[in-house]
Amino acid sequence: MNHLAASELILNKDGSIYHLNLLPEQIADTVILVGDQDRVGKITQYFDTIEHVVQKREFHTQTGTYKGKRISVLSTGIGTDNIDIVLNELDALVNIDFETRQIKEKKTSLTIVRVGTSGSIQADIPVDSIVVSKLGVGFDTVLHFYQSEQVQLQDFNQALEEHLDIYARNSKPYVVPSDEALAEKFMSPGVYEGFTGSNVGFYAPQGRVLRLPLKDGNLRDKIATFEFKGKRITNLEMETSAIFGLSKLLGHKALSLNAIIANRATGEFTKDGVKAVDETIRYCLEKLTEA
Ligand code: R1P
Repeated sequence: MNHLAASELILNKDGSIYHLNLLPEQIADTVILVGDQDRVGKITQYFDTIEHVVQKREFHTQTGTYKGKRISVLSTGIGTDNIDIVLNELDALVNIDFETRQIKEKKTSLTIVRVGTSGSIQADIPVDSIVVSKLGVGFDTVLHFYQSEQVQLQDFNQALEEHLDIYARNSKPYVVPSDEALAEKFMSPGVYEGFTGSNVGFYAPQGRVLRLPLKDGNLRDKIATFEFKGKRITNLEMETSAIFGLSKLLGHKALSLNAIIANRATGEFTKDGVKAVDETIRYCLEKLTEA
């Protein structure tokens, strides 16, 4: 079997994985991903116990138990480039033997839920609501470097390319679903079903103008008016597409929840972002431990 070279599977001196700085026994089968490293403690404040706290760069992890369930909470920092690191290293922690540097025969499937913040692009999805993403669309390019055609919804890709010419030229939008069973479990009255777009930047790539003019001034409207098979893009952020895509390729179950802190259609921003995020955190923890 293939032996992974020291330059490919990079381990630190203590045997931990390169960026996340974690040892295999330090990660639970259920993982909550957040962008902001300070959000990790805002989740584990509700835990019964905390086993350990590990941090390197923006990757801050705490593993513990909530209502007896072992959960790891890990910050990814911003962007799908970081998600490439996080998903590959999380998978290596459970599916590669660090002693022999070989892929394990028996695979472990993680449950991965993102708890993020995001801007709605539809006027009827208000600030302070929770969006549960059933679909993700990547305006980034991470997934295109993997043999990934089989996890992409090609009919959606095609429709998007026709609707969004600038993205078709600059990237190649890819649509990937969340784990279906997880999405069903997390849907309930009062939360919004999402089709979440992940962008490579916060400003022009999401159609925001401060001082620099956009190449396509109608970008946000074009994204907001896309509709295919009764689905429209609900909100924009910067990680979900790659979480869904890489999880599907690696055999993990992924979902994404976002606290809507801005409404780009109405120009509003939440008056209490701390509360909006806390409600999303508590919703996530309850759903994860619901029978
Ligand atoms: C941008 O401000 C960041 O916030 C959103 C975006 O996806 C991006 O990471 O999510 P987080 O609050 O989880 O970081």
